[in-house]
Amino acid sequence: MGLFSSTFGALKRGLGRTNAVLGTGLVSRMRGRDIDEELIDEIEAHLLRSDVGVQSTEGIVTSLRTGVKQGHRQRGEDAIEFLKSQLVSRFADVDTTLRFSDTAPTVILVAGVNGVGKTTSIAKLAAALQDDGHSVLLAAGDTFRAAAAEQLATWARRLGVDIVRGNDGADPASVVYDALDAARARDIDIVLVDTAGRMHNEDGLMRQLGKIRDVLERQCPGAPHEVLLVLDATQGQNALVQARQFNEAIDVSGIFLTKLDGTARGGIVVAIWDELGIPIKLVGLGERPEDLAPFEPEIFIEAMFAEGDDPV
Ligand SMILES: Nc1nc2c(ncn2[C@@H]2O[C@H](COP(=O)(O)OP(=O)(O)O)[C@@H](O)[C@H]2O)c(=O)[nH]1
Ligand SMILES: [Mg+2]
Repeated sequence: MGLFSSTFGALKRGLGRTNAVLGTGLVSRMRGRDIDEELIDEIEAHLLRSDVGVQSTEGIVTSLRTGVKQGHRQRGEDAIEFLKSQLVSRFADVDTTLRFSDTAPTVILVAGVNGVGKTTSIAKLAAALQDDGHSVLLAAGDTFRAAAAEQLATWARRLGVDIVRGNDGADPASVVYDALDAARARDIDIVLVDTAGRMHNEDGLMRQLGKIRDVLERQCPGAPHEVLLVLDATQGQNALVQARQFNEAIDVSGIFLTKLDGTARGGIVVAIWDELGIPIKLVGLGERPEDLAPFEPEIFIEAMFAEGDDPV
């Protein structure tokens, strides 16, 4: 399965827990009822509980109330459709596609705090890009922990893609430099750069990322073509805080939102877009290489509200 062939079913399965809160739970309660203050309060609580965010929830609930007062919406069923369209319309201007360079290699820098799923997400991306016919090289820029490069190397072997790694404790910027050299020599299409998520202190981490970015820019004009920040959907508001910090330091171009299979809070996608204006480009739905989907707002929102009989 390639990067752009995700199915509604896979997303729905992955979003089973989100669905249990926003979908089946809410939808079944709304059916067959008139919209009254009690139901609106329930809807509000549901949206907040799924991490849609205070501001966005307020906006949605206010326009729902207005619609009810004006007599446009009277039944719970109408409210379901209204909520879906409200949520989808928030993403009308978002460009969720990955940016590719006209001249190889395309360089994708991947950043985020420790444990959010950077290395796993790189493996997923590598598998999908390879399925789509691209040659891929991984750069093991997390030299902070010896096990980190090993983890990436294990993925490289499993997926059959190239990897460039340095000695333990090597300067990540030099690893990245070598990786770009190798990519050019081997005519590689796409370089995925893994980075550390933890340093002795936060300033050190941000400086290191800035340095990696500088090396990429100097060595390959236009690179990095994509700076993907990996956020863990189970971390709620904390993920938003991380996004602000990283965006200041390295100018994030897109978000890879992981672990949506492990949370009932898929509404975080709305808060991320509303509050940060950084497009979510990919979502992680499990630990296997194939547990990846492009972020397609309509399909995503539909899956959130799906009345599946198999909420995982
Ligand atoms: N359930 C689930 N687990 C994930 C997902 N992405 C990553 N993980 C797990 O999160 C843990 C940390 O992942 P890792 O890639 O090492 O994080 P890193 O420190 O940011 O590189 C591992 O156990 C991964 O298998 C996801 O989308 N869903
Ligand atoms: Mg890692």
